[in-house]
Amino acid sequence: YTLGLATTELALHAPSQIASAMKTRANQLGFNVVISMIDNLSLAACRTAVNELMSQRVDGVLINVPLSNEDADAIAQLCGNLPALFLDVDPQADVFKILFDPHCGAEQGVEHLLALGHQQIAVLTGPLGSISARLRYEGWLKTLAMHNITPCAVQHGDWSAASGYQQALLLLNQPARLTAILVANDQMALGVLRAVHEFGLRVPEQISVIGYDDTEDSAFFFPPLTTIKQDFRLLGHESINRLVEHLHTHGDHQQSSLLLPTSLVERHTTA
Ligand code: IPT
Repeated sequence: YTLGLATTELALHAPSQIASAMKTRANQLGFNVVISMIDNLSLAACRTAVNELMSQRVDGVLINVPLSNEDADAIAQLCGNLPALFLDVDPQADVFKILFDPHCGAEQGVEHLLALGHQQIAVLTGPLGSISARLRYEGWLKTLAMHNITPCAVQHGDWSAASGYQQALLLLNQPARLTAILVANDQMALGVLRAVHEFGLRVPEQISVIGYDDTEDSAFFFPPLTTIKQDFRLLGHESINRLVEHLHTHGDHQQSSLLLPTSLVERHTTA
């Protein structure tokens, strides 16, 4: 068998680590994985990638592209009888999917900061064109609101370290005093750490920073990053297992879909 992976930008750490974990598991089971990467987030680009995989006669597809419910339906239709597993959709989407629970992750980050006594919290979201970025942002706002807190500043990045750096400078330069920054992924947190350092503030004594992902390198940022772990190895393992199972049984997608938990990894950027 050959499986196809349609993926968003592999220059980003999370999608590349997910692709790597999938490939490892597929190879253990004796499957091939062919990859088609999209470089702009649009339904048209995702269609092109899936068509490209189908023309290579894959037996099933994995789709790690952020898609709205409508767009996920459109892609599922395009796939027809070909089993298609989605990795970046709303937990409510009516397709075959494996996701980390975005509400769980957002809540863990906020609760951690609140438990440390933070009240002046700024947020740095991912690109709002991404469903996961939106759901993490909503989860933060909702959890903060339950404690009668609104973020003291909000900026939006594009998942890259460069955007984390630029947007953190904007956060630090605005008048509201802040003691912590919730960041939507570890790569942006890397840029945030540099910005805070250049600004002359100490992490975590003066500003706490928490990321999201726990990519392979996050323990080696300086200081080592506190973050919300999404276990990408587990995701790769489970997604290949479940897609392969689907190839054999053509089972009910509701039953084989899975919502994975996230977990808080406490290192040295929060206090
Ligand atoms: C998500 C990552 O958390 C984020 O850092 C970024 O790399 C993004 O992917 C790219 O689309 S993980 C995804 C499975 C929701």
